[in-house]
Order: sequence, then C-alpha cells, then structure tokens
Amino acid sequence: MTRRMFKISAGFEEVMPPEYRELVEKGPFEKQLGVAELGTFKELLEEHPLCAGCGLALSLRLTLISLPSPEDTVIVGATGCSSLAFPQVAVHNIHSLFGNQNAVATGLKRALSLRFPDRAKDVVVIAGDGATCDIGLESVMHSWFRGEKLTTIMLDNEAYANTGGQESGMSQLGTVLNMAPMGKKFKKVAFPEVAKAAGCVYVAVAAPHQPRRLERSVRRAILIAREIGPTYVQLYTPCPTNYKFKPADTLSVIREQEKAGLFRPDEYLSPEAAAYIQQLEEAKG
Ligand SMILES: Cc1ncc(C[n+]2csc(CCOP(=O)(O)OP(=O)(O)O)c2C)c(N)n1
Ligand code: SF4
Ligand SMILES: [Mg+2]
Repeated sequence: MTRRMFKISAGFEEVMPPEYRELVEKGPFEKQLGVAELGTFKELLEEHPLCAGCGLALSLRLTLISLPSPEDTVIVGATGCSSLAFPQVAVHNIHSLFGNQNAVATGLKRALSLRFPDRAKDVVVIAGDGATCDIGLESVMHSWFRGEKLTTIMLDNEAYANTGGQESGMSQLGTVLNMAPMGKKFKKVAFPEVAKAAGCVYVAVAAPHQPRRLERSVRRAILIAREIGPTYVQLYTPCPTNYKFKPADTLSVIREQEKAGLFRPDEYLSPEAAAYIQQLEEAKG
C-alpha cells in the first residue's frame, strides 16, 4: 500500500468516516514516526476487545508504532488473543489457520517479491507462543531453515490464553493455570536459542516495560529481514486474566520477572546483520 492507495478520491471526503479521514491525514504512513512521537499521530490500533491491562494488547500497539513502513507491510496473524484485535488494525493483515502462519507468510513474501521487485514489502508474522513454539513449530522452523526473509514476532504470554489457560511450551516450570492444575513439568523452551540455531540472523527479547527497546528490536528485525534473512523477536506479554494478577500490575509483573531472572531482555545480531545495521546507522548520520 502506498499513500496513493489509501488517499480518499476527490469528492468522497465527506462520506468517509471521520476515523478514516484522520488516519489519512494524521496516520504514520510514509513518515518516520515512533514511540518518541506517541500522542502526536493517529495510531494503527486504537480500540480492541482485549482484557483490561493485557500485556499483549500493549505490545501489539507498540509493535505497530515500530513498523518501519506500515504502508508496505503485511502482517500474518494466527488464532489466539491477538487475532481479536487484528480486525481493528489499520495495516493489511491476514488471519491464517492456527499454526500455518509462517508457511502462509513464506508464500506471501515470495509473491510480493515477484510482483513488486523494486519495492521492499515487509511480511511480519505476529502470533502467540502456542502458535509459534508449539502448534506452528514445524512451519516456523522450516521458514527459518530455508532462510525466508520474514520477521517472526512471538507475543509470549506463557499460556494458551484465548482457550482459557492451558500451559504452553513457553510457560515456566511449575506454572499452574485454570486448565493446567498439576503444574508444568518441564522448563520454558529457550526459543531465542532455538531461533539462532535455526538460522535467524537477528534475535531479540523485549517487553513493553521498555518501549524504546521494544521499538528498536522490532524495527531492526524488519529492516534486517528485508536484506539478509529470517529474524525473530520474542515479546514478553503477561496476561492478567489467566495469571490472575491485577490489570494495573502488568508492567510491575514484567519487572519482577526480570529481577527474578525469569525474563531477560536480549539482542543478538549475526556479523552480517550487525554490519548492515551499522551501515544504515552511518547513512542516517
Ligand atoms: C488448528 C487449530 N487448533 C487449535 C485451535 C484452538 N486454539 C485457538 S487459540 C489457541 C491457543 C492460542 O495460544 P497462543 O498461540 O499462545 O495465543 P494466546 O491466545 O495465548 O494469545 C488454540 C489451541 C484452533 N483454533 N485451530
Ligand atoms: S486472556 Fe490474557 S492475553 Fe488474552 S486478552 Fe485477556 S489479558 Fe490479554
Ligand atoms: Mg499465548
């Protein structure tokens, strides 16, 4: 999508909904905006039906603000809590069958590269921990093995939240949830390490308690995927509903988990990715 595609045709301005007009005038398309400009532009996600205090909703909002070119981005989502917000997201997005997201993204990226050989089209997968590390594991891993130029973002709430609270591979050892009353019997999967071993050239772990870090991770992941290879961002997105804490405590939960060593922000760049980021930063001055 370029500005040409979302601009309102002459004569139709008055009949278009005010939100749409505002999006065209004050949205982030074809501008370099980010979390530092929050509050000065019309965001790509403003309303959604997710629970109060949902860490995933906040992370999705920050992720959308961090897209380097929202007008040239297609997001591939999967079933889960985030899929309830996507109908309200003002970026092209596809709801794929649960677990198929990286396979769908692969086909899409290849088709877009053929159709628009001279324009960077970013394909970004945004899916839950269950979709990424468990049920969609095969399609995620094989997209990485093949070196597909995609960004995969996991919204890691350490549970199958949308289906009422089952444990996932990403839940911590001993976790008790509504539908996992016995406590989880094995450790949280070290998925960032898996991503590196499987060929991701950029891997980051972040959370919404540090919005600038989250922004940098998402932006770098997408820019590196355009040129070099697969990238992975894992966002820790605590779920007050299933983990039974107060909606106002989401950010403190992240800080507590960080203090306890159960969540560690991190960033890894392959030598090629690091050289590319340095080149981009030098060009920016
Ligand atoms: C093919 C398929 N299998 C299972 C389901 C049921 N299902 C819907 S959401 C979900 C769990 C999602 O967990 P996660 O990916 O972590 O997302 P969350 O809801 O936690 O954000 C499952 C198992 C489905 N919709 N489709
Ligand atoms: S169940 Fe949890 S992850 Fe899902 S919308 Fe509610 S708070 Fe967010
Ligand atoms: Mg989940």
